[in-house]
Amino acid sequence: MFNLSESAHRRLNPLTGEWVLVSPHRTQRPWLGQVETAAVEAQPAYDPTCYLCPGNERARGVHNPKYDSTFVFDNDFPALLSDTPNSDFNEKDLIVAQTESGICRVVCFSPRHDLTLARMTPQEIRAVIDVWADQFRDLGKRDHINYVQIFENRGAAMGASNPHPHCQIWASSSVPNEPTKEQLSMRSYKDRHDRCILCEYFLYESTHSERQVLGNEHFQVVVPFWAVWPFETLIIGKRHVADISALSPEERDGYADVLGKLTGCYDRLFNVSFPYSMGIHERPTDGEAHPEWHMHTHFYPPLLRSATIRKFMVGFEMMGSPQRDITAEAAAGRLREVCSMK
Ligand code: H2U
Ligand code: ZN
Repeated sequence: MFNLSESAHRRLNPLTGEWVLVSPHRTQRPWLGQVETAAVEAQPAYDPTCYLCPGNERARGVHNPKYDSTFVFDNDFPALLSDTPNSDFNEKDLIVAQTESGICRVVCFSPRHDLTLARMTPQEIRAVIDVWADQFRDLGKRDHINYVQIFENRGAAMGASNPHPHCQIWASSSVPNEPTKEQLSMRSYKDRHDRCILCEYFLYESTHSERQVLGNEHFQVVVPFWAVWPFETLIIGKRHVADISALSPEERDGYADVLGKLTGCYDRLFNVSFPYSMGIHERPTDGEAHPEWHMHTHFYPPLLRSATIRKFMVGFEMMGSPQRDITAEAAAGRLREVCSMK
């Protein structure tokens, strides 16, 4: 076998079937250049101009209740609507479209404007996980909802409109691209090996320390072998569970523990409230059994070298394949260092 930390190579993402180019020779050291820190903007616990803070007015005139834990509402500017009639068209297999219906919601994690997952207690994060599980069930049981996507855009760098801790849920009538690719791979791996791809990957990484970041009895966080973003991570559960609503109370506590710790490590990496997009991939809610599905969580952070230097997906990455210099193993090493710093 060639040396993964020296030779240029490409790595397969077995969950999507896509390849990422790795060029470790461009950085024998994982670190190049200066590490500047961004000015940290301290947030107030309550912001009278925030549309997510308790009691405040939202853009369309509705007032939030004076909530004291989590708060869920229907997005005032939803990308999907429930009453979109079912229809499609196709001209010469060139001009192809289908209507899409769905429900979009916003979940506030806390009444406190100044908190983030990294700064919430495990009990507070557990309350968020319970909301996610309830939302998955509530939205997923509806006839026209075949997929529930829970995701968080954190930080202005990722397009989040507000620092108030919150996530979004888009529940749609079709299964979006990313989970569709993963589902094909999960099925195909199961057909070939009679085992679940993520159960196997969990076991593999348990015995290969170089990509491990942190974990507990129920969950493991790794920089996946095929990571594209410099500090991308994957949270995998030990047990084969298809969706968040099927996690046991102990597993939910374990999930809260890794979410809190991971986001805390991220914040320490560049001394900044770390931006990312995170999302939970779960079984479709199309009424089928989906024994192939193993829920998991992706964190895709854009930062490369410091609080202000981000990775751009441009040039070869847009035209060819994603590429990285720092290896997944080196990134995991950096994350382990800051995780043990607390
Ligand atoms: P982001 O920070 O990820 O953009 O999420 C904020 C969402 O909140 C966004 O989808 C919605 C936007 O449509 N929103 C409301 O529902 N009501 C408002 O008063 C402002 C923003
Ligand atoms: Zn707020």
